[in-house]
Amino acid sequence: MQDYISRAEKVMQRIEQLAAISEDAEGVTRTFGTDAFLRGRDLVQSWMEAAGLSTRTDSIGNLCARLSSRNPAAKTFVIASHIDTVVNAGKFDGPLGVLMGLDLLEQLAQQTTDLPFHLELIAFSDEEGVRFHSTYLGSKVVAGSFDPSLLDRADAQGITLAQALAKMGADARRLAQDAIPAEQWLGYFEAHIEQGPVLWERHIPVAVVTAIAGQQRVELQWRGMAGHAGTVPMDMRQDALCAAAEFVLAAEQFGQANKEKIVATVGKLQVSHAASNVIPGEVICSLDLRSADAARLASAYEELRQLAQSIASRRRVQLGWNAVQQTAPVACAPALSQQLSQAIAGAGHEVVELVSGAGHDAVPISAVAPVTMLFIRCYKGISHNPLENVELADLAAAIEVSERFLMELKINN
Ligand code: HGY
Ligand code: MN
Ligand code: MN
Repeated sequence: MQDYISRAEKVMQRIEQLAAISEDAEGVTRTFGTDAFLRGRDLVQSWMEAAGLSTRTDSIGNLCARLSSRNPAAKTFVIASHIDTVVNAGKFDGPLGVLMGLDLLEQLAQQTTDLPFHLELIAFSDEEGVRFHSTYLGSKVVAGSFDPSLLDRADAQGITLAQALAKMGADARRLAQDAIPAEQWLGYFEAHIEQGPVLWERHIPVAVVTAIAGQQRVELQWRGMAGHAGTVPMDMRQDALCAAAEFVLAAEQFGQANKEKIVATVGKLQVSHAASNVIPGEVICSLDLRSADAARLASAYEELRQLAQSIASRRRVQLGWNAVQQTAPVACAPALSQQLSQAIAGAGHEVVELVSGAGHDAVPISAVAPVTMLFIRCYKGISHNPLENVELADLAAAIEVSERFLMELKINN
């Protein structure tokens, strides 16, 4: 087997090549279904085919490569992550798991021994949910939990998901058929950067993920009364931006006061018809609420909704509270995670267990299959930021651990 550093160098080169494909002149942005997304997917598909893997794209734009067992009745083990990104993203969030997986399948494709299971590598098409404000579109199709009503959801340009799929040449009538039937699943493995500071602080290359936090994402509309900045007295205003701004700080204070269990973020704030001499009449903002504790997530959601309503009432502003996305916390499969921990220890690393505050495609998959995730240390835990980075030695460690894990899986099945 080639040494892990040289394999890591090849994965790094591919991560860099993929990162050079972007919707924007500056930074990495490849949101679902855009031309840049399709060019990036084509590049990954060319690497898969060069490795001798059979490939296909499914009805939601996922890219799949397969190593089949000679036993047609064998179950399917999936290695995956996503190739869509947030706006002005880092290079590693998603592509690292896909391109590391491609390295693992390339090695296996060169071996003559048969696999006791079918091995599917999937590059999911929309984990971040940036374009249509609904995450996990790709993995939900594979898990069989895609909600067809989302086909009518429109992006900022008014293009529906159905229209975007048609433009990509994807056949939305096949969405239900493209699920892997629950009884066929053997399991799921995803390698992903930690996107947090623990491994960086502790100088440890990898960790096993025990659970993935639940999320509530909300869009809030604040409707006051637009007015002349020079003529409306301060005590007669219904200023939508001041109401939203008060909520932004209140959400932060709420998160600070409950930081053991939750995180609360307002990442988007849009002032409609903004002008310096107009009292804002309408503002839209987001709320992203997370917790690994389902009960605490639900109570925090209700507390923040009441807080927003009290701010709106006091300021004589109308509040629209639109729940955009809700995912419960999920636990990774203890048996698979135990095998992954053994692979980490076998490669000579301390075994660290972490809960993921970030969502991952493993979330919808966990409803139909046992899932396990490997975290890889990233620079200061920074992610969703062009400063996102991974050291070559850590990537090499992750490849070795993943290969050990897969070899164990072959022996045990
Ligand atoms: O937002 C998240 O948790 C992930 O990056 N989709
Ligand atoms: Mn990700
Ligand atoms: Mn992300």
